[in-house]
Amino acid sequence: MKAIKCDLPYADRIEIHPMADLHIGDAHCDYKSILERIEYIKNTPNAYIILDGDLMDTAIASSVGDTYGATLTPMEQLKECVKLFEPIRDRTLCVLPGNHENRVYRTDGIDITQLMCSQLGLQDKYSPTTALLFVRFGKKTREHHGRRQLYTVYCCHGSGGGKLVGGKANRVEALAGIVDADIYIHAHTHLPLVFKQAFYRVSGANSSVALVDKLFVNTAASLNYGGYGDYQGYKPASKQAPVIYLDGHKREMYAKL
Ligand SMILES: [Mn+2]
Repeated sequence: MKAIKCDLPYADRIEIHPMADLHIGDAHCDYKSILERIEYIKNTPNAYIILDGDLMDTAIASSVGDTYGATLTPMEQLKECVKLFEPIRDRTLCVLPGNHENRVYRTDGIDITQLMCSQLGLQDKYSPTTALLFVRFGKKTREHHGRRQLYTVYCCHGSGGGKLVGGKANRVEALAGIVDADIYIHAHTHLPLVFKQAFYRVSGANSSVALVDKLFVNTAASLNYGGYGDYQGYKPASKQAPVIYLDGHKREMYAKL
């Protein structure tokens, strides 16, 4: 887990768009919707992105993916990602690899997500595992001892989850057992999902306890139905991606689908 400080310019409100499971290079990748999302972020002030893995499909010969059906080679996928994210590199809060990119690391010891970050000048935003973001923007508040509004965001590509909705939801919820954060972002299971839970947060410095909400977000995939998912008997997944909205004046956070 890498801690990453995200000190953002002043804003009354920000949007965070988690992007994951784009599977660029897969024949079923919905490339048009990826371009539309990037264009929206580029043109929307105070919109930020979190890149949460499986951006590149990386169906290498030894993997379960369809090597022969791929529309781009892994090298072309890397170049494509650099080209796609370059216009919004300054909006990027963190970058994590997924199990698809990690196939190359496992077999050949080359971390292609880190290479992508090097080319984009985003090394400080990169974590090979998970990341805990300290997102600060907006007004200085007494709650934060005169510092600006803070939200902590735990990001993880994730693994497992199976085929059923309950199992996928359990994977997101389980992140709260790892670290105390305001927001948890999980990808991998291709199920757009948003829910909240409450939690008693302890402050040793103030000898106090506060009941706070926690926001859980599971990201969508940018994949059309077919290929591996179809063959393996997975349900078609909605491509509607959750967006997170944070208030800069008071602790108010929600996500929309
Ligand atoms: Mn994955």
